[in-house]
Amino acid sequence: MHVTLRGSGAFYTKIGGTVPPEQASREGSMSHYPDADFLTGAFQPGQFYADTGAEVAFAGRSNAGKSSAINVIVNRNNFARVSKSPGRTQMINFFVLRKAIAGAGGDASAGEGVQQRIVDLPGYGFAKVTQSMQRHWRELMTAYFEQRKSLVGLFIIVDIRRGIGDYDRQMLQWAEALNCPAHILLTKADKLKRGAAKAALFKVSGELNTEFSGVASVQLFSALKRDGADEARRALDGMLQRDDDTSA
Ligand SMILES: Nc1nc2c(ncn2[C@@H]2O[C@H](COP(=O)(O)OP(=O)(O)OP(=O)(O)O)[C@@H](O)[C@H]2O)c(=O)[nH]1
Ligand SMILES: [Mg+2]
Repeated sequence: MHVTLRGSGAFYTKIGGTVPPEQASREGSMSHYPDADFLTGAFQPGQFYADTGAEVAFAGRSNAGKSSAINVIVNRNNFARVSKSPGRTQMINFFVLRKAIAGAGGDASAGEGVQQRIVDLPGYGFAKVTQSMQRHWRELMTAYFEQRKSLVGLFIIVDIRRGIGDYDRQMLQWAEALNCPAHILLTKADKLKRGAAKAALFKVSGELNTEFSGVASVQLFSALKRDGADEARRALDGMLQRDDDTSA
């Protein structure tokens, strides 16, 4: 898969360890994102939500647990639908997390104060979709990554029992090429014993360090147990509230 990249001189701060204390103290709160709401679903690029503000996209293999992870992070059941039949979510769904503060401007480079969104991307790797559906997926994703100026970070949802696959690597390559930080949720961690989950985390972490040093971070997550939600929110907020003026 090939993608032409938009020119971007923007610098993206690395995530992790950058969350201010006042923000950290808000975590765990029931109303971390009280304004969160569905905005729109796009089946084609012309239907994308207005490209201003800042957004983090959630990508992952079909059935990996993207929608479940979003529900837990936003702390609302049925916020992003959880699918019974894998591969059904073939649209790009846009959600507002925080509304713009009046007077803050609409540009992602303004950091805090602009509208902040999350985006549920259509799942990949589901064997049973038709050729035309696969083509549609490729075209929609390529258009999204090529065009989206407000994209400030990528969450990649990976089933801990599978580890990172070819499509996940494609996502990481996109993130790297766009100079956009990526954060991996190794989800369904409840399916493994503690030791095995830690071993999986260690393995993926090693792979990231070797192949994608500097762009990507990883954590354990369980939507079922709601484990890792605070860490995920910290990573998400770190991406959304990044400060472009930081030059180191
Ligand atoms: N045990 C366990 N099951 C999970 C977890 N997260 C998701 N699931 C289950 O995995 C299935 C798929 O979850 P979804 O959140 O719909 O996955 P998705 O990635 O959004 O799927 P598509 O949108 O179809 O690509 C559902 O049956 C969920 O209940 C988890 O952390 N633990
Ligand atoms: Mg889904």
